[in-house]
Amino acid sequence: MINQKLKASAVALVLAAGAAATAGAAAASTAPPGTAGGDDTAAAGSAPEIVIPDLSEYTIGFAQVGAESGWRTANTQSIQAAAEEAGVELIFTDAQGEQENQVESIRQFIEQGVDLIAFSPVVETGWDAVLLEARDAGIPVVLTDRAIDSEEEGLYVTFLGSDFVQEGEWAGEWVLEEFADADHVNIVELQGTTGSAPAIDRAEGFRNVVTDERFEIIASQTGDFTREGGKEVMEAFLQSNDDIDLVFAHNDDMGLGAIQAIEAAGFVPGEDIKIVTIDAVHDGMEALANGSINFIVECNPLLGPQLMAIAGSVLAGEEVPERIVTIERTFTQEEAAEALPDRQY
Ligand code: GYE
Repeated sequence: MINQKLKASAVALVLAAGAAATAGAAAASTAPPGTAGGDDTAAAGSAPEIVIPDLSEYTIGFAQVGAESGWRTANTQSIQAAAEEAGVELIFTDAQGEQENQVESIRQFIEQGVDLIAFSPVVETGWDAVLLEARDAGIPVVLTDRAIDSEEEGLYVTFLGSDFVQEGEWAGEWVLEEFADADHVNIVELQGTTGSAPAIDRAEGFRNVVTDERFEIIASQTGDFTREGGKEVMEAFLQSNDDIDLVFAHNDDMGLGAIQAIEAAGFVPGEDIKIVTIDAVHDGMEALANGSINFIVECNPLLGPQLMAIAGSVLAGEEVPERIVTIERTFTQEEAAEALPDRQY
């Protein structure tokens, strides 16, 4: 379906990546957890095959969320490495988890007259004013990783990132299989940053699937996507509930914090209390391979090359798809042990 004449251009590369990723996600969505995205196994954990264009005449401002998790660290490294390869001048800022810092950065990018702004919104809402300022200044905006929620049209050119609802659904499907014979399952949920797209969507996806009344979410609280947050919230959960069967953590880091709390309380994580998480970063995969975590849904942080390819297309005045979904899969304990040696993050 891709226009043959455009094949060598950056836009074709982006479209191809987008189409492949979308097709991958669509195909995988029908596959059961554990085999989800089975055909994409080779691609999992590695950056998609993208040719990074020469952007040496441009400046890009990138406003990052912070450094809250292993996922974020890998994402930052991917973006910085791809920018270097593209030869682009990258103005990188770290908002330390605060929306106001991100808004401030974006305003500075506009003042500095950058050619393109990319950012991963800390939370979904509250972006209209600053993005309208960018639009008025004629600076294209690309969302990476997280989406925004706005009534306003045309605030950004494209959104590159995962399907978080799908991730929550895959976690839920594994829970249904794992507890197929159980009479009653007490679940505690460690939510991501309140108001962020991944926290909202993963919670929704999980609930789309785990509908049977045998399953009860007895407690749900944010651990802010950090290991420390996951540990503290899990300690509190363990103090007020004596019969927890399962932890659903919105990311690996909170799951790793929960493991510490579970062990300190005298239980065996992965056995006495099962754990399902999202991300599949290195430390999470190790805990999965050694049995402390039971199942992980992947969320690929290696968005740098695709972001540079998209920037190339946008700056060349070419059309890009409004939504580009990244290819992902799921991991069982055995699959984690197999995948770990080749894992890039
Ligand atoms: O899952 C979490 C990080 O937005 C997909 O943010 C990202 C999430 C990721 O802190 O670990």
